[in-house]
Amino acid sequence: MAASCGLCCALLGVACCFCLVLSTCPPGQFGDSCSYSCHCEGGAVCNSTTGECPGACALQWRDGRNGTCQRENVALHKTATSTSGTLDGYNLTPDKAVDGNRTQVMESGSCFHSAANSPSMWRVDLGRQYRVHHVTVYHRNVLLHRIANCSIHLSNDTSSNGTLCYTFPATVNNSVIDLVCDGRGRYLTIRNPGRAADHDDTLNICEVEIYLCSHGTYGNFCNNFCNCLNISCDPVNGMCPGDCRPGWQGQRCDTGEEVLLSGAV
Ligand SMILES: [Ca+2]
Repeated sequence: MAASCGLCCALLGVACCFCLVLSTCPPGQFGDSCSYSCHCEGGAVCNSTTGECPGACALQWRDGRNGTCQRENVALHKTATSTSGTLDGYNLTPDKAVDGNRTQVMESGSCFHSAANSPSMWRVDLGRQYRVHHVTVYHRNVLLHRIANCSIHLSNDTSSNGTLCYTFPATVNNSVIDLVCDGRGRYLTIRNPGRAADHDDTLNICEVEIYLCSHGTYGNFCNNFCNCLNISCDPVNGMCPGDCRPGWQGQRCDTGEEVLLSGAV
């Protein structure tokens, strides 16, 4: 970058100074003190000031807003299990709900299908405890009554039901469900309580994405920046538990310098 700016300087004079100011982070880093990492598809370089990717996000990352790609799906390719069996004759195993394929057609072979007409559950082991908040469930594109009244629980072991964090409504109209399951846990479990009117207690889950903000970002879309000193802020409300970095102030350490990204929490 320095070489290109040198050429720029020779050709355009003062314009080069503007170039140098914008090119302060090494490729792959951006933002305040270059402390944030780009998460662009194919390792593409993001904007060194805003973090915006030129194209899509890397597989496990999702575009919050403005192409920042700071939401990580921590469920991707983790270990998924079920104690309620799978549909005989098909390879529709629990891991298909964390394989990164959001296809909602059962025949695609990328969905979990529990054994027919049995009380059912699906669980993913995240490997360690996380502060969970935003979850997206991709249900099969038909038979939405099968997810109605189901519940989501967080736990740190598999011996208990865990803590209820979300209950699906009695009527589900959208096969992609963005929901808030706020709490801490290593295991996330979806249970069908067996209250369907026709006793159809099957689970048909095509993908479950559990999103966390990258270090130093917060909000529903992880496109707000906190500037806490040596520690992350609360990923939901952005509050810093300690001091701010030099030059920043406020409960969220988000005033005193330029606001790097814009957008609602
Ligand atoms: Ca899938």
